[in-house]
Amino acid sequence: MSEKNNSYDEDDKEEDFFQNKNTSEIKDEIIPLKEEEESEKEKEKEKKKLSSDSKNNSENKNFLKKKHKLESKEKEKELVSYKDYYTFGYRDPGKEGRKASRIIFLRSFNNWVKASIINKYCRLLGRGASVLELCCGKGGDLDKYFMNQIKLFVGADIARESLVNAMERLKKIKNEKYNNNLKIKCIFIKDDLSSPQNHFLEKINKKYYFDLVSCQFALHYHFENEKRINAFLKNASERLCDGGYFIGTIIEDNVIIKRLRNRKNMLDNKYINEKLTFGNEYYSVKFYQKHFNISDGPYGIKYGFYLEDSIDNRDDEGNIKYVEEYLIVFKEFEELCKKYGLYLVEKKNFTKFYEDYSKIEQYKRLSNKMLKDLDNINIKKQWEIIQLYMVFVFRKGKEASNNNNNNNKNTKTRYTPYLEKNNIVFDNFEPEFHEETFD
Ligand code: GTG
Repeated sequence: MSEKNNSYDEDDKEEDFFQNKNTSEIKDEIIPLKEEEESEKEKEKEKKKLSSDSKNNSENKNFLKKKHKLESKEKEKELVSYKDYYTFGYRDPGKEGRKASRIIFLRSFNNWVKASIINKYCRLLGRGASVLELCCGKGGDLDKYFMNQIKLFVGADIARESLVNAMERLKKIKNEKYNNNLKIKCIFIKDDLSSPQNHFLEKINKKYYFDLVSCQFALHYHFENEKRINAFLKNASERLCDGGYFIGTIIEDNVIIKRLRNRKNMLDNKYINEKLTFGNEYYSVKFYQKHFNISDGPYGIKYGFYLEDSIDNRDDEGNIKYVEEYLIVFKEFEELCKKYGLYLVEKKNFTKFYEDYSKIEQYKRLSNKMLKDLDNINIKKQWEIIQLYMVFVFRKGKEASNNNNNNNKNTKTRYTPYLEKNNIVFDNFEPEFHEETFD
């Protein structure tokens, strides 16, 4: 771990690019990228001339907007949607293939972050929590929930292939680890979780409410537009019990923008030499707009992501075909969450997370276990990727705060366990093992 610690750059402790700006200020701001200015100066002059010559400025602005859109559409052709990627592009290498991955340190570290955060909040909720995982993918976190004695797991994802994978893993875990005696109800649902037309929650039994809603490395997909993120947040919050938690891991906006701005200094140009692109031999991020016009709404700021062995998509010639994601402007996201009764209780970049959580004995032990015997090659480069991510935790309810006292009177139908003659009783819930298929 020592090399990793050394590589933690104080400077990277995230200058907040949206700092000290209230929502309205953010809305009016255009975040310009400093690079490429030289080569673009001439074009800008032309544009300015065009608009000042014009009798009707707004018409020209619209024209330019359309022109930019068309130009960036052209560049975006190399992008693949996440749905297509997870349906056609992704192949699970299995446990052995995973061990051989060149980014196994990053994968293990990020899994430690998830295991720790899941453990922390499941413990606060007490045994017998019910969990809804939005964008559960191939079920990589199933056992992290099971180890915390949950009683209900509902996993949903847009990609059928991923859910098939998750169900296979569930069978394996059940068989290999729990001797086929896992008393957790597991349900998988295929749905587009941010579709404003779909009624995802109607697919879940009306009596189920959740103590924990989780979305790991996937929220960015739903930031395409305002309608979508609202539909997603409705799904995340409506059946979340008061006092329950909404947890997730995402790319941190400040870090990715900072890298984009400073990319010339860090560009590993042996691997990447295109405009608006940065990364190293394992990952690559490519933006398609030079200006983010926040006044159009902080949504739809698209970039392409590539990560070896994970978000790893290439064409027949071996060229990277990026998978599309959308920037999460966290301040906006936090504001939006409040409308759904979700209040921020924790927010940490993975580096800070490590700093804080590795001081806690049980998470230190867990990290020793999860990160042991790993190939130390190029940890620094993997750490560069780890630093892109952050953890967030929201709590539902007006009184949500860092005070983790969970005795909330407004709690809906919760599977709250209580003790009766030394037996743990789960209110309203008969534990059983059950799998449901999906179409
Ligand atoms: P990953 O899901 O590819 O790999 P693992 O965590 O190793 O999962 N990242 C991921 N996503 C989806 C995104 C994204 O959408 N956008 C961006 N920007 N980054 C993303 O994720 C790897 C890394 O990619 C993440 O950490 C992010 O940095 C980034 P998996 O292979 O499923 O392994 C998870 C757990 O399942 C491990 O504990 C394994 O031991 C276990 N496991 C793996 N295979 C099997 C199996 O066949 N059976 C059983 N029972 N367990 C298995």
